[in-house]
Amino acid sequence: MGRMLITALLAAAAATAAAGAAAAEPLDARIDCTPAGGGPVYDCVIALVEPGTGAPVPDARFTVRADMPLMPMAHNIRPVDAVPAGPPGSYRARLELDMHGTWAVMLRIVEPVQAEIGRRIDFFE
Ligand SMILES: [Cu+2]
Repeated sequence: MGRMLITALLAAAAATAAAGAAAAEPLDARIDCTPAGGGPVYDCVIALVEPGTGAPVPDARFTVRADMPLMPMAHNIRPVDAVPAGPPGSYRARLELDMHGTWAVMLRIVEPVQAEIGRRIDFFE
């Protein structure tokens, strides 16, 4: 039992390492969204950090887009540019969704590395 768990964890680590090598998620992101007031519109603060050290990643350029995993093709939310929010490695973006629910928020990063980071976020009031 214990050995199986360890094997599973090692497999996960190997998969993560492989994904990292392919530049799938070389950065880590924490996304905090709060209602902007008036409909399903949210102001999101995005903290970009290096996965190993947790060091903030300043001077990044990326767009933020959102889609509903359970409703593919149903929504067409315009991607928005993230802008620096003040502290290094902190950015903000306003998401103008068209309904509440669970959304997949995707960061398409072009600087300092090319990467896509996805987070599943529940947007309810
Ligand atoms: Cu939907």
